[in-house]
Amino acid sequence: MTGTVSLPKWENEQALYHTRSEATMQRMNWAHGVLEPAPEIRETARTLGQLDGIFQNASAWRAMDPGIVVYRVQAWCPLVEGVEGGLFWGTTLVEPGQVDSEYFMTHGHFHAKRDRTEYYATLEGEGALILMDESRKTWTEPMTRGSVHFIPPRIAHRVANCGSVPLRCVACWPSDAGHDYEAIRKSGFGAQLLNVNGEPKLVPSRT
Ligand code: PAN
Ligand code: ZN
Repeated sequence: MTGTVSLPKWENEQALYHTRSEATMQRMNWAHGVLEPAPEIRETARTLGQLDGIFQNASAWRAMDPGIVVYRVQAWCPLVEGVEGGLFWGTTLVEPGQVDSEYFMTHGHFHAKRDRTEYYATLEGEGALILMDESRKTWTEPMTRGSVHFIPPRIAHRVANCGSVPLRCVACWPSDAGHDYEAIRKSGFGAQLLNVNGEPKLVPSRT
């Protein structure tokens, strides 16, 4: 017989999925974005010490306790990372704080597959989504409770907390997006978000 191609059934793709049947459902507290612990939920914490070269004022960064947690991520990855066609879901909590006048923020990345996009939505706190294109043009979108953000293809992204309480946001991204941190470690963003007289201001990075 020719001309028929049957797609594999979900059950036949099990090798691509984590095996527990509950892996297709989780529970999240929508006030805080906290996901209930489960084997498929990966939890990571990034400390100041792990964010070498990310903040502009290196001597102010060195003078601070490297054990301070800057942000935490809970990621629900029900598929094996790299599989095409799936989605991941995660919550990021950025603590309030500054390194000199620069707000605490996430490392930031381009997606390894540059055309992969993402949604972010703010649950609590005040901050900014910092975006940068491949020509290093950098801009921000304000993040407040209820803001929803679409991150277009080929745009690096990071989140800064400009307030006095934790900034909590959820994100949804393709399972084959991947993360390119190297590009940011090497050249950073084109601008830094600084507290200038109590207001967030995007200031071009020193080169
Ligand atoms: C988010 C980020 C999360 C942490 O889930 O991974 O906010 O930021 P860094 O990955 O830059 O440390 C996301 O954008 N996923 O693609
Ligand atoms: Zn991303």
